Amino acid sequence: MKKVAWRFVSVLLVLVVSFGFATSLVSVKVAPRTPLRAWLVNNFDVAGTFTDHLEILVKDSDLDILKKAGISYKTIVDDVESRLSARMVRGYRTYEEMVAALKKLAKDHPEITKLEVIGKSAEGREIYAIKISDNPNVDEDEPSALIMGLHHAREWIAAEVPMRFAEYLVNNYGKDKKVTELVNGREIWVVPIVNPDGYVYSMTKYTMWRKTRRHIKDNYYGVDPNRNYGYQWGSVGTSDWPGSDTYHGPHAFSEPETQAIRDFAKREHFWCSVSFHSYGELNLYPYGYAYKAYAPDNDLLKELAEGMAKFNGHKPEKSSDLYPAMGDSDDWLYHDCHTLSFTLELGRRFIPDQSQIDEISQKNIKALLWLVDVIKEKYQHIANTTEPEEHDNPNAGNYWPWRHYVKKADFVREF
Ligand code: 0X9
Ligand code: ZN
Repeated sequence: MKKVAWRFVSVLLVLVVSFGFATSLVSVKVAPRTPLRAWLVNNFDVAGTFTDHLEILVKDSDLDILKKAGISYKTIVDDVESRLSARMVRGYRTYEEMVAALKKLAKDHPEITKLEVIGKSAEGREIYAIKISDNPNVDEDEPSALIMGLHHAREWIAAEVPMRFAEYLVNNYGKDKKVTELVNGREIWVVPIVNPDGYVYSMTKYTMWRKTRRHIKDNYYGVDPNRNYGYQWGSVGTSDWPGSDTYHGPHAFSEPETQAIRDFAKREHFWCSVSFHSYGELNLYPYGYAYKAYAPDNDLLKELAEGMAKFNGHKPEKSSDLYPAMGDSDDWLYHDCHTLSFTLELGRRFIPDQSQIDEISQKNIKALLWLVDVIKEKYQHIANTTEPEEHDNPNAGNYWPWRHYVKKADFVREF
């Protein structure tokens, strides 16, 4: 027992002093519900979980940690970064191009849009929100929706899809009957890039970056914004080590990016929200922080996740069934704002090939149109509380990461 404990202490020490950059995708054989499995999930970036093994992204300098700890692994892709550049990912707009596109959209269609800066990132970049509605300068008593993109830096498709949704609405207003009806009868807000610093860093310096870019201390940068929200901010599926890719920050809402979303959501009282991520082809719904924490609106949330699945073909799933993780945006939006909140995991790669962008966008735009349409009627059935029906105690070790992919056999991971 003692030997094992020391081994983990030494592993942590090595983690603290390592800053390597090239990253490998490796597979580690590990049984479910074991301390090793929980430790790997908390300390490494998990790309896939399977019954008998985990696939994790490990910086080359950290591979030694696995070796020294006597953990055997098999390399699947030895340099994910260069594999990505060899693939020459194209077709994604940069932060500057997105901002230019947003400004043009707003300038060309002032009768149905309003562009707002809802906050600034740690490095001072603007976080934009575009409102699409008739009478955009009036706060009308209409069902409202928040569509967010790119909490995680390397998930480029998660910025492109909400941006294309905004463009689709504006460009089809007055031409398509359903779009016109929705723009007239809803208040739709789109924030295509929640984490602009991370996006720029991923596009220009290190593709596989996940977090924000605030300097924490020493050589440590960034917080996982999807672990920094203020409901059940904590210790499960996240890390208190600033070097971790799932670092939750020094306290809840410690980051300007999550503060911007918090203040904006408190002001607008959204009826529904969608946060885009990649990958996995999933429609996730709260709660995500613990298996047994069921939202009072669980059935309604499930029904809506299933409804969207008819359009995007994703697997609907309670977030914790992917893996329990504390401090995500959906749990806070649902619990603190009573917003029917969803996370849509797009595609089968963090950055799908250009040839896939249109198809992914089209089916998810259809899913969004459906949600924004039905929310008017469905929200009438919302419960009068957001307190979970049952808590499990996440600190009692009663959590185990357990990720099921859409269909394991069909799932081909390609970097
Ligand atoms: O881990 C995340 O933040 C999301 N997946 S991703 O691969 N895009 O990083 C999923 C979050 C779902 N929420 C919970 N499981 N609580
Ligand atoms: Zn993500």
